[in-house]
Amino acid sequence: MAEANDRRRFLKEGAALAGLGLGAASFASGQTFGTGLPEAHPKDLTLYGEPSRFVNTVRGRDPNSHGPFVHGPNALTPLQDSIGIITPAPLHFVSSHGNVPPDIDPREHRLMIHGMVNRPLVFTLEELKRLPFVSRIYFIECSANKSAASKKTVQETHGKTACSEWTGVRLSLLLKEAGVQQGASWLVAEGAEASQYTRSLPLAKAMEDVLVAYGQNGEPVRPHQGYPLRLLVPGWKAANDVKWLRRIKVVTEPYLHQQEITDYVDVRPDTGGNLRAARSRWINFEQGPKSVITSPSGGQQLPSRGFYMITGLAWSGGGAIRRVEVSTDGGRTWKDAQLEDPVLRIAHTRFSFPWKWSGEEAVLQSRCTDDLGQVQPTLAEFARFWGAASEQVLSGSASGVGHVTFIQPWKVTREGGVHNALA
Ligand SMILES: Nc1nc2c(c(=O)[nH]1)N[C@H]1C(S)=C(S)[C@@H](COP(=O)(O)O)O[C@H]1N2
Ligand SMILES: [Mo]
Repeated sequence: MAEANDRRRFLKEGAALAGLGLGAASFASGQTFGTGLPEAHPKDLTLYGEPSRFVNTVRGRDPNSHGPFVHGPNALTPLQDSIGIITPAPLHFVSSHGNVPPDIDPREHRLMIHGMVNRPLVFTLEELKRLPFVSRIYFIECSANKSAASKKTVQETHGKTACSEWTGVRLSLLLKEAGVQQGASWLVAEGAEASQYTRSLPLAKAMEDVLVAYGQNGEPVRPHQGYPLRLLVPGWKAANDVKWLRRIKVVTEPYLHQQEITDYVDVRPDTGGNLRAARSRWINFEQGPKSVITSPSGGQQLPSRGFYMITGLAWSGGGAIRRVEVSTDGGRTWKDAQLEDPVLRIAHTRFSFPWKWSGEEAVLQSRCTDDLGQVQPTLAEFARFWGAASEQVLSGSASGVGHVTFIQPWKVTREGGVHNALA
């Protein structure tokens, strides 16, 4: 019953949490408030609501899917149909290493915080929801989000990113409550699925802005996105955002769990490819600046000459997007696009650019600059940085290449067809 004791202790001692001034009595009753958590029940689709029967925007199959399903466990955000900056939860890409999301009963689920802490803690979902919360709009992007010559649509080239309003408790609050011990500098976070997905995370980042999220766009995080709890590590590769989060262990060094050294590892050139010696340095965490035109984009067809509002998305793990430029002549000339409000740190930013199609061949592309002054690279710059040939990068055969962020060109033919100009 150590678990129950720890929890009671948290609720009593934690009542004074960060000077909230909540009396211990309000936590001590052990009763739920409101209606509590409902039983599982089938959905009434009329009461929940559906899109129009004329709208058929769905996630796409990931050609490199680890699993057998069409719409999961690996699926791509339909960016070509995206409007604004928020990705509806049912259209959010899915990258999962098990075959199905675990079917978690929220009443049974626990989050344990242990390891190098003074007070190991165990939380139920209800207890977490009683704590101070924040809502933040953040993009997430799988570092396997790679354009390539073989890909046709923006869903295929860029569909492993999405942007949501995430609501939850700051991880720093929970860690302070647990009392992190001297000498601790890393966390190991574990998911509740059978294969126990595990990632190591520097403690400094956890104390800065990491969320333990239970809400996504105004409703509970969806099962494919980690119901009932996931980590949200702003601006870093989404592989860190452990879904179905059940355990955080405070430790002294990264664990280099088997999954961490085989998947999503970008070996930085300055480590000489030596993983063990390089330790944390080789984990290339922050997502660089990236943008893409979502319309017109590959696979679309322009119905006639004349006016089009070119639009797309830009994002960076380094902060807010400062500037997006668009070229309609294959990169010879660039003009500033309009950034549409809201322009938020570490969020998708919508841009627009008025364009008149003359009926001639055109190549459309965007490039962005972030808060840190980082500019999205061309394919040639990207390849040079990683010491690979552009052709290898495009065919996906280059090894040791980092997260793909290079500029994506779309070619418009005289017939109005739009194609991947990298092909
Ligand atoms: N427990 C668990 N968490 C996980 C994963 C997983 O397989 N299991 N996949 C990771 C990877 S590789 C990515 S890119 C993101 C994807 O989040 P999403 O499926 O909500 O888009 O979740 C991360 N968190
Ligand atoms: Mo991923």
